[in-house]
Amino acid sequence: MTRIFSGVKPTGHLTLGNYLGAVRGWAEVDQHRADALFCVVDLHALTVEHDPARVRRLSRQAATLLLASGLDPERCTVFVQSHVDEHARLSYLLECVATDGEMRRMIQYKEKSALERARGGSVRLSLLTYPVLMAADILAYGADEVPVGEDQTQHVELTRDLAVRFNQRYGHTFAVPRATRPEVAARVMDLQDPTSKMGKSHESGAGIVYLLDEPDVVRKKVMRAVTDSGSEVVYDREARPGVANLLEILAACEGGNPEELSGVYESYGALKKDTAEAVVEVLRPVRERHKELVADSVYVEEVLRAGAERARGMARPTVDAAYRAIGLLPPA
Ligand code: AQP
Repeated sequence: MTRIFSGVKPTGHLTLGNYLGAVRGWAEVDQHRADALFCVVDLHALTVEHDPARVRRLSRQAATLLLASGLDPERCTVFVQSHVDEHARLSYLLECVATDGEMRRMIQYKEKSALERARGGSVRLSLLTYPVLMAADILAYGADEVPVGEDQTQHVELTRDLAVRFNQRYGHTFAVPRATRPEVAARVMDLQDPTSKMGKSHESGAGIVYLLDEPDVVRKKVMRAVTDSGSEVVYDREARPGVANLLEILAACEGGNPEELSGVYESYGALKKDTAEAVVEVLRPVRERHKELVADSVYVEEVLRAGAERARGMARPTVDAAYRAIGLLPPA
């Protein structure tokens, strides 16, 4: 059976981008067709300046939102990365296979380290090595597929390279995974700056729809989305990124294709109105289920405990095999 692994990073409140680009597909498709593991990758949230209490809060919220989005613990494994030591164990071995040049070429590293420096901060070493930990997350489970948004494709490519290199040097140990992504909304853009990705850790939330935004807040954000000075609704990602983004969001929410949808609208106002309503409707059940789950924290805790136990059992044999293969003496 196909094995799938993917995760979300608790660096902020989950966004419409996380949902349309990744989480919805995990819930609607992936958990039904494969042996799937979905993880709150909390160790990754420590790669930039963080407040410990906030990371803890966001980790719990992210786990609750994954369940609220429809992940069913009867069908898939939902857990928190730091509850399974195998991720960190394997990460070190992969650091011994990866090169610093490879790490420095990662687009996300370039963007996030530049941001940290612009804020006057220093860049944590873990930000540089983060893609290796992500490779460990995936390879520990022998995942065949990694459903992610477009921004993570480069990291999955690196994971493939590391798996192949390790296998060639030390004998076959890891399955070589591939990234999969949704047909539309693989890169949802910020509503206020449609040339940048909608990112949960951006400081200004005006262009970001959060999964837990109230309907009126969603409407306001979408109605205020930056478009351009034209008036004709055409789908052109380069020339009209704001309008293209709205068309993609609408298509992802309602089904259909952005190009065809562009022919239906004669004004930006009508497009925005329908997009806002479509987003409100898509998020409604998630918000409602989240409210119920917050009231049942014991259930969420039990799901995470059982998920970690199962994940540990799956990861340990592969990570132990990697330890042996690379030349470490097994404990007596
Ligand atoms: N804007 C987006 N459009 C489509 N997919 C997206 N994803 C993230 N942003 C978009 C996908 O959501 C999954 C979980 O993302 P993550 O938690 O690993 O964080 P990220 O990829 O680094 O992006 P974020 O949410 O913007 O976080 P920050 O701001 O902290 O970097 C992934 O599959 C991702 O591709």
